[in-house]
Amino acid sequence: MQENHYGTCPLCESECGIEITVENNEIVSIKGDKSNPFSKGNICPKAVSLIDLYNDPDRLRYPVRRTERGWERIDWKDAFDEIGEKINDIRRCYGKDAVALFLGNPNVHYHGNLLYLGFLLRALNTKNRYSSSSLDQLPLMMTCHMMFGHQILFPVPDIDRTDYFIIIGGNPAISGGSIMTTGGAIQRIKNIRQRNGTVVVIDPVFTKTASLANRHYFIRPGTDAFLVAAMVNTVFEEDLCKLGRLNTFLDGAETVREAVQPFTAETVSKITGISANDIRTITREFCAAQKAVCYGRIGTCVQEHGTVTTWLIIVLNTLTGNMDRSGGSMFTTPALDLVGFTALAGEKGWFGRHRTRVSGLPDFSGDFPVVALPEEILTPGEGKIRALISIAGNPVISAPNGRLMDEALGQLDYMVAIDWYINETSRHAHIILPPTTILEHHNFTMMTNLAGVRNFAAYSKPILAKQPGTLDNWEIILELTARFLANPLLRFAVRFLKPEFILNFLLRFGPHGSGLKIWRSGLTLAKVAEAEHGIDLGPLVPRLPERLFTKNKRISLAPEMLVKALNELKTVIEENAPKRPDGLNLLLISRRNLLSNNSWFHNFRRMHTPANRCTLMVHPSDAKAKQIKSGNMVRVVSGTGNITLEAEVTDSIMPGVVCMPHGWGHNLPGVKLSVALENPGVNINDIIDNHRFDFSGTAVFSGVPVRIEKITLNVEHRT
Ligand SMILES: Nc1nc2c(c(=O)[nH]1)N[C@H]1C(S)=C(S)[C@@H](COP(=O)(O)OP(=O)(O)OC[C@H]3O[C@@H](n4cnc5c(=O)[nH]c(N)nc54)[C@H](O)[C@@H]3O)O[C@H]1N2
Ligand SMILES: Nc1nc2c(c(=O)[nH]1)N[C@H]1C(S)=C(S)[C@@H](COP(=O)(O)OP(=O)(O)OC[C@H]3O[C@@H](n4cnc5c(=O)[nH]c(N)nc54)[C@H](O)[C@@H]3O)O[C@H]1N2
Ligand code: SF4
Ligand SMILES: [Mo]
Repeated sequence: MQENHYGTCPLCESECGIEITVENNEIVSIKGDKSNPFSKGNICPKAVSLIDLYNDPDRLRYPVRRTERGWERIDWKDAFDEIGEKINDIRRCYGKDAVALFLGNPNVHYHGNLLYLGFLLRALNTKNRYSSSSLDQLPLMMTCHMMFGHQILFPVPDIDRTDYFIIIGGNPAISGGSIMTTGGAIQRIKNIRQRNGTVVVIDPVFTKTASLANRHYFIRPGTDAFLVAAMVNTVFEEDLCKLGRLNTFLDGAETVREAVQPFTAETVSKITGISANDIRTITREFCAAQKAVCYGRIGTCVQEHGTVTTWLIIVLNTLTGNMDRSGGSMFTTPALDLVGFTALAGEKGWFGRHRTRVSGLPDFSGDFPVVALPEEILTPGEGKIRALISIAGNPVISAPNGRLMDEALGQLDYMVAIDWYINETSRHAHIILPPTTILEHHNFTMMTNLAGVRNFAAYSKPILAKQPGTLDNWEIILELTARFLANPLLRFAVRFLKPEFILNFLLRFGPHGSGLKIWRSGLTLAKVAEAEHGIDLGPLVPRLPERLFTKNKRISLAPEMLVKALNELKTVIEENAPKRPDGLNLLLISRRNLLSNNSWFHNFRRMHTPANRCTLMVHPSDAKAKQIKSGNMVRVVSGTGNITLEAEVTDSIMPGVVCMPHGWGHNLPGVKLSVALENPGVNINDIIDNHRFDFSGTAVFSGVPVRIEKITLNVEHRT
């Protein structure tokens, strides 16, 4: 007999509702859940691969230990005992900072991980924590910390009600949307146009999102700070500023006015590649719209001036009165208030409390920049990292200078990976601990709380029975925590903490919760679980100034550090172009593909396409200069190294820019991803410099100076 179950796809931030049809503990189909009030049946093809993950023969079903004879199965207990012993030995001999943690992207998608990692961090008490945040959204976290007083109080575009939507450096039609949980981004963007709104995309590539927009402008990679500064300047110059009620709880507008003065539409035009006329037109239209919002995402973060750009986008929304109002940039009123609870725990964010040992890079809220991890492992001396625990991450592929990261991980005295696969990173581990897969555990809509375009909550039960002797992510994290705790009482007590207990507590005492009273009509975990399609908690509502966490409960529009960083950009205006190394005439950027998920989706045959997806997009004019045609092999050379891949000549890309996907390059010795190895692709990060980072410490993936050359097949064989 077939049964339908309902759940959430946690593969990306979109958190789409899914309908899973099961027969005899086997999944027959995965479809969009039409009754889910948030995503309304929208999904992307990746959701179906939840089955492939479960069935993948390469997926580890039990812990393994690396031995001279190869990988060998090991009992969970023996694995935890060995890890406890080795890591504690290293801590005893070399100090607690000799053990580092790397936390990868999927951690944010599971309540179990998010709720338990804090315990592990406290038990290890190491300064050396690294995460994919400094490969991604750190500029936004830093800006939110400085402007609103809390690192994860994210402004979210109210895309369902806006009349004018500017997207800079984001491609939600492919990515599903990020720091904007949409559950169906494509439909929501289409809806804007259907209600006669305007969508403008600013991107060095004519993307799928651009194809949905009214207008698209090419921008030279890494120059968005100049563009947005000029937009803000235009607002002042043309007297379009309308702060309204925001004026009563905001400081720094005058400082911003002065700081952006040198950045006129005319002065930045040559730098950005967008005409002064276009810059002024977009700004005027934005200001004239009743409700408008400018949204920047990873393209605006992982670049040289990521934090300045991110800040200026928020400034633009604020000065035009679009902050915290319907159709503008808003804040969630979440079921589970991570912002509020972390504030109570004193985790609102900080910058530069600690410094890395080798280069003295500052931490952000306890996270050191990933760009510093290799040198912290490779540089001898006191305080060197000797052991690493990597949880749901693949830094060999995802971090800049992948080859150096690979070399560094190979030098560790001891490494543990919590992962399903023996991949580019986990192959360096001494022990790999595989958790249960997504359909075998509970899922709660974590990202919706932080960045939902509506307030919404859903909690789904495991669809497939958990196999005996397997552990969920949180159980592994908890067991490791217990091994590192010195206090036996804590070691005993921590094992009784169930995620459902914590989740229920947080929901009850969240903004929609029932509190202590069982008869009140608010949320409890049981109520959320009962609503199999999730619970709609209404549209975003104005939250300021109450929601601010700054000491004076005011928005800090002009944080000193950001104004200073903007001032430093004046020299670029004077020179009329950013500096670039000799001979590297092109700028490299990355892209996402609908059927890939960062580095870990290439082992599912269903996600394969006949056409090669790991190609280098080159504009016809750049291709002509080097006699390159689509299908030719090209070498891409940067200051860090070179890689060879197939060219795809297309006028969808701006002249002077080349673009390839990240997440490829699987053919490293020892990788056990049999399907991915059939078409391994190459790793873009092998040629990206880990010495280039934004002042928040975020890696610069966009706007990497490179040159390209055509190579013949003979040469290819020799290289
Ligand atoms: N299918 C799929 N979905 C994913 C992922 C995936 O790997 N595959 N990854 C997930 C993750 S971890 C994240 S963080 C999100 C990211 O979500 P998005 O931010 O939407 O990510 P991208 O699709 O990479 O879009 C970034 C866009 O920025 C453009 N860009 C690059 N450099 C610049 C620049 O200097 N200036 C401007 N203006 N634009 C620039 C690129 O051309 C690209 O179109 O996606 C998530 N969703
Ligand atoms: N050049 C370039 N580099 C980039 C980017 C870019 O746009 N361009 N994007 C950056 C971004 S936005 C991000 S977020 C990072 C991602 O960087 P990472 O987080 O390091 O990389 P992922 O590829 O997401 O790797 C996730 C790993 O976790 C495993 N995994 C998946 N789910 C689970 C789970 O539930 N539990 C456990 N234990 N393991 C799991 C997978 O097998 C995989 O090994 O990459 C960054 N790197
Ligand atoms: S868009 Fe994201 S959440 Fe939605 S089905 Fe695709 S991968 Fe899953
Ligand atoms: Mo990301």
